[in-house]
Amino acid sequence: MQVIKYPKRKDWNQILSRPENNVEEMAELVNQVFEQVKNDGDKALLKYTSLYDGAEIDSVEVSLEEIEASESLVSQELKNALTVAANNIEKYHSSQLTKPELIETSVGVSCWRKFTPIDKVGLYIPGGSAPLFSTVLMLGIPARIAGCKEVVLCTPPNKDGKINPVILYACKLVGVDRVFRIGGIQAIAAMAFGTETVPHVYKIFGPGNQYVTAAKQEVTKKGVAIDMPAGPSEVLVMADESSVPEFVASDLLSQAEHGADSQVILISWNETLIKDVAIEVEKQLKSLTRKEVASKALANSKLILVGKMEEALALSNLYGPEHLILSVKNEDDLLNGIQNAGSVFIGNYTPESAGDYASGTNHTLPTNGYAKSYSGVGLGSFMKSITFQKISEEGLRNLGPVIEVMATAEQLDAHCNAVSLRLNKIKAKS
Ligand code: HSO
Ligand code: ZN
Repeated sequence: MQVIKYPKRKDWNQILSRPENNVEEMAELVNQVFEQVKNDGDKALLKYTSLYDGAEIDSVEVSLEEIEASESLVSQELKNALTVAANNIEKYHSSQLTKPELIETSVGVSCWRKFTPIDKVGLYIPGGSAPLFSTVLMLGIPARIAGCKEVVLCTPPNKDGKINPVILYACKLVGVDRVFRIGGIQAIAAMAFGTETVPHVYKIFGPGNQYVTAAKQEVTKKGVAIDMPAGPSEVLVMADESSVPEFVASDLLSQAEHGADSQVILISWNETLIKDVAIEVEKQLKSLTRKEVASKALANSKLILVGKMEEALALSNLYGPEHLILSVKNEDDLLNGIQNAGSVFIGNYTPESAGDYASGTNHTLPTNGYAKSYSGVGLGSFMKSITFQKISEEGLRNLGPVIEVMATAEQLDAHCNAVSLRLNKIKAKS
């Protein structure tokens, strides 16, 4: 792991730079697959599933029987754990439900806003070496609380055309309506445009590899919304002498094991701690199942020694990490100053894995610096708001002249007339 001591401000941007993502280069391939799926529908999905996933399947939809059968393939221990996690995620996201609040902006002028669910949403769950069924809970539960009418899910099959039973069990637990064994660009295309079997949706959620990311980016140009632009997973830990090197190392490694491109950063103003953490990381790495992946990620990771806490905070805000862990004695000194981060984990006993699985907050978070401008997924991500207004006679008498002046100044006569005609009627009556 690279140790950087007392970096100068002029070098901060370079030290914190992330690898470029080349989604634009993939646009051609993405559009090719999009065209095929638009033209050939299910037939194209079967073809790409054979080509990219090596699976010969004859239907893209996972049958209800297969979903039901998953129940007996998952251990009771895991089912119990999923239930606890699901309850916490449900509790936390339900608390984000709001009631419309009527605001009287001027006498007789009432405005309010109502949130309504996005009717049709699509969830994407990557396959690969570690199928992350926890993401089914993180996306499916808020979709259900929001009241989305149709919740569909795509995930790639293994070579035998099968889906990991825990993913299917999680779908059943949260009430996903339909599950499809499709992955990659073709899955995003199917949900964006629809096929004979797969319904099209209005918004697509979920993580994925660079192809999925490029495809999600591309559908936004075609009128389909996405949760957020995605990039490799990342964590930034701020630690002082009160932190426990073993704990900090385990947090860094839990992000590193996600992928060779994961971003892992430790910032401290205590040199001994940095040394101790580096030793611990090497020690713990040896026994990880995914040590190859994690060590690749660690090769690009950084341990940064700064002069004081304020500098650590400024560096962190400049980076805008997906996960920020504060392993410090006086967290209050830092909390107020946090400006950019996806999700914050406070104290020695709050590992990032808690938020990844079971504490209740969502683990679908902005990466790649998007924490500066995007929030993580929440209940609101599955809803949109509609504004309403109602103006009384008295209200229009008060506000009308303001509108008339502004409309006239913009030379929009019809706008002005829409008020003047009404005001004249009101005058004539009285
Ligand atoms: N840390 C990941 C989420 C996850 N971790 C799922 C384990 N399973 C999001 O950055
Ligand atoms: Zn994780």
